[in-house]
Amino acid sequence: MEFFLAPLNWFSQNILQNPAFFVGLLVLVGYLLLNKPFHEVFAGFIKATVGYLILNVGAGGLVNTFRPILVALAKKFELKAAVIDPYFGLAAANAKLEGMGFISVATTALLIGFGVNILLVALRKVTKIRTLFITGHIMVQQAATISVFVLLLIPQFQNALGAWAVGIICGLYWAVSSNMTVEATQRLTGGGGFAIGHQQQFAIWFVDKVAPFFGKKEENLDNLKLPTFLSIFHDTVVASATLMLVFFGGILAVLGPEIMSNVELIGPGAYVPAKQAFFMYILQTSLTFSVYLFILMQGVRMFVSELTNAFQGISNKLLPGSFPAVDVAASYGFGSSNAVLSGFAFGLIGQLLTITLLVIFKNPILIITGFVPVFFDNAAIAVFADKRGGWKAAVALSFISGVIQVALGAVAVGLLDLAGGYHGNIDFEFPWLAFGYIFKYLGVIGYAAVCLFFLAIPQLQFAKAKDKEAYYRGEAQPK
Ligand code: ASC
Repeated sequence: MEFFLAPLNWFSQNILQNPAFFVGLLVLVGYLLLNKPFHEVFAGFIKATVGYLILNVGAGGLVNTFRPILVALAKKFELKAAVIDPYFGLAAANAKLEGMGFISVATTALLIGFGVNILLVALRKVTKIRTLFITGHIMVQQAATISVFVLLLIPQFQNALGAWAVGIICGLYWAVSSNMTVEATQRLTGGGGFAIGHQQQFAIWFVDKVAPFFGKKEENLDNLKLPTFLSIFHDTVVASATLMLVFFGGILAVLGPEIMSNVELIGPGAYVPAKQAFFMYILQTSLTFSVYLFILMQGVRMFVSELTNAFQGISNKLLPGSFPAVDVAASYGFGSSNAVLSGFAFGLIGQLLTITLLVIFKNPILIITGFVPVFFDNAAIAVFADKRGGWKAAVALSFISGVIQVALGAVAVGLLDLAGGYHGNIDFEFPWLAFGYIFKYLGVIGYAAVCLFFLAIPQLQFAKAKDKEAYYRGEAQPK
């Protein structure tokens, strides 16, 4: 057994959980299968791995710039609260699992889940699943949160069966939810050849269906007739820097120099009064957001183009007809240039409004906005909504998403009894919170019902598809 497990563990720790190398490896294998000359295989591996490492720099920078502001907010207003953000959620879930004595379940489940996803794609004639979820850092976060859902709410799985129970349902979620995004993503990207494997697949499916009821797709964010001076915001850097300056500039000004210069509290990035005027510190911190945003987009562009080319090798030879399900940021470049920022802005307004209501109604659990869900989820929702229903859909749906993230996030923190954080991404409000209640009240039967529900979804998608061949090719269905 050890003989078998050691290489698997090595693979999980060094490759699967370090997605830069995982994506690099996929590109390498894909190009080899396409019989590309060696120098091209090598170049592809480098570009994909470096692209992903650049994405990490961008995402890490965003999170690190934002986190001290949250910490300072919590301190200044003495808020006892949960931050809805997958990194805070990961820490809270791991603390919970450690307390329950199940800390290693999530990593085992990660491998089992990935295996389940491969199996479901391999059997795609039966399962109707076309997508392989390959976003490793997301899978780590989700395996931890789903471990808490399953083990805490279904005590019968608090034993050796636990890792299997978690792994199987993770694999089903990864395969089925990403499969639900194929048509919407293909439509958005004009046949880009990938699907979304992130934290808002159910939301993307839903948005793609309802957006046309909100408005016309011709009236999209790019075609909005705005006063001429607003055209400067067509530039992502200008738009994001201005937005960040307004939001975070305001927050930083309220927090004040005293708290922001408390190195113990703020850590790296704290304000140093001897070196800089506070106003300039605010300016620099706010503009730094758009620096990381820019870096992030650049990295994504690099690895996505390699990956989608190379994945043809894998889908032709190893897993025929499969699509890679990748980070949602890969979709941003295909939408209206203003969609990402308006999604973020209206999602944030929805979140802040709901947080205010939590305070007014003295809800025992206060939620603090985390950057990842409010930015990445709502940006994605706006991008997909704008494509199908124009700016009205983009604005309304990202606003609604912000409200749901906070309101249901607070319910989830209560249900799972978490300290300090919750995953917060929209799929973990819906459908996962509903699954949580099904687990809680129906136990193992509820678990089985959710698994069957997952298996049924692609069957329904396939049954509804008029052109079955187009379904397998991931093309939009004829009207
Ligand atoms: C997440 C998460 C990140 C970001 C990144 C977006 O959910 O954990 O680091 O979104 O994947 O590109």
